[in-house]
Amino acid sequence: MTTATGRQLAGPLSAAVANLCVSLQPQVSPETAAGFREVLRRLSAPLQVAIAGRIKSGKSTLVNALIGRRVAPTAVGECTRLVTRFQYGTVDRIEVIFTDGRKQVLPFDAAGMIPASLGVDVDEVSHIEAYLTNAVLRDLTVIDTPGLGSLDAASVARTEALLGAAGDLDPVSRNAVAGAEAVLYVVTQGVRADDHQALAAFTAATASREAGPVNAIAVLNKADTIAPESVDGSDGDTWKAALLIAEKQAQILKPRVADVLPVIGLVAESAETGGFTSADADALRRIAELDAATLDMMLMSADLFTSWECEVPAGVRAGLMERLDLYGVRCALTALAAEPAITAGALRRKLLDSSGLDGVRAKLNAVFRVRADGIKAAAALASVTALAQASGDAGERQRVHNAIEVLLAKPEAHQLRLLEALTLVTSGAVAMPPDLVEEVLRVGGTPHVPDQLGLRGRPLPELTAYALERAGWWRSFASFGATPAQSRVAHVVHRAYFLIWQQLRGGGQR
Ligand SMILES: Nc1nc2c(ncn2[C@@H]2O[C@H](COP(=O)(O)OP(=O)(O)OP(=O)(O)O)[C@@H](O)[C@H]2O)c(=O)[nH]1
Ligand SMILES: [Mg+2]
Repeated sequence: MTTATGRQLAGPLSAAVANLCVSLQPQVSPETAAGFREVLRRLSAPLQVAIAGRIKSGKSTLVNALIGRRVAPTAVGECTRLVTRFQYGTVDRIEVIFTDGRKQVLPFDAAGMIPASLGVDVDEVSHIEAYLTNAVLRDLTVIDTPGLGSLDAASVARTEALLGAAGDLDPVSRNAVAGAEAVLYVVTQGVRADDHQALAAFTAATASREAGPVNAIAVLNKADTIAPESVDGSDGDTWKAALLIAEKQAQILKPRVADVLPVIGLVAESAETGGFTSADADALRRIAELDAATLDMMLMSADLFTSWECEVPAGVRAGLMERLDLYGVRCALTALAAEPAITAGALRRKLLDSSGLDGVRAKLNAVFRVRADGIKAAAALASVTALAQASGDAGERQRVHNAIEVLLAKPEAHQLRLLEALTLVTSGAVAMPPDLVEEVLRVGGTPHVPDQLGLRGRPLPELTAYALERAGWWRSFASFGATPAQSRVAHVVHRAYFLIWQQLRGGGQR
């Protein structure tokens, strides 16, 4: 199904919810119908991913790395206090959106970035829309946010208001700002229990449904700054230490995010946006040729690296520190030692490999892009439900409610119920024994049947038999031994297995 905007919907679930909105439109009040139009518009837009996290955790740096262009201001400037939505457009353009609905078009600055100073009263700004021609944005809108947990309450409030499908937003501003549908949460080494709270607060404000492993992942950024000697089992290796810490954080953040992956945003940004140049490669080549004692001394600290007497100008070295930091410089020097004739392009590739960005991209793909249909449809359905609830007309509320029930009863929409159940279980809203949580996560977490059953590569008869057995088990669990809340979830899981069984028996694995 293609919508009025000409964009393809993410898949059959989105199409089902879009059809529901279209068919309900003539039966509801003008206000609700306007809300439905907004839901339809959002359904046909690319998946909205917010980059969230504490202040100065490296969110904007990561945004630049993901888009492949240094466009979001980092470190300083008033724009780091504003929400910026980076979306696909046919020409590069910046629009400042004011809280009263006014828009003002601004040029990019000389370096091609959002200007550090907008020349407008920031207190009157709702957010910034940045349209870029970069292909990555065709199926992902990236939303850069000011740091949560910052002392600046105003920017936190702005973030929450913008990212949430905040109930107190009037329809006009709701038109301007689509809620985030998925979250990339940026943490650094010091994630503690109270960071968990920051995440919970953020997710509560994210779209109208809770974030969970279906639509949230986390990265452990600034992995280069981890001191490996402080991490048991790291063998003095920074990346290994980062992997160990990420694993620990995954335990803390587990019910909220699918995974925690280490990344070095700074090195990724420099490698992906042209920040790392052939002049940098040449400078590193000359540094690599210094005698070992000098090199050892220089690599002790960023200060020594730039201030030590050496033939490469201090300004050039300071630039290297800024773009790669000590860890990136060390990686590059290691690569040069192993292969002195390495080209600047190959060196850039090595840096990219060392940054962990490929892993983050793969995860984004596996968690968000592949499930975009389910994520978008679930968010849209939640909005439809909220719109109906907000309606003062009981008859209208009932009509919308009935239509949703009819939709959810269809086999093809069952995936939505399953996502809902998964979110309830993994967020702890419905308590379940850990092994059952794992099972719900498996069945609801992937669209691929053998993986849903945890039996990848096994023969069809085995899959079929197992699906039937688990369908039976969950049905009896639903009827006996479960609390009412568990029972509702169990019915959904039972039906999921039953539908899998039907599909397998009908001959194919998807
Ligand atoms: N060493 C190191 N520094 C990093 C890394 N990522 C970001 N930085 C630096 O951290 C500082 C903050 O980065 P930003 O990307 O502006 O962080 P932010 O989370 O967007 O900050 P706010 O928007 O102000 O909350 C900048 O000086 C970056 O260069 C990293 O992986 N390693
Ligand atoms: Mg920022």
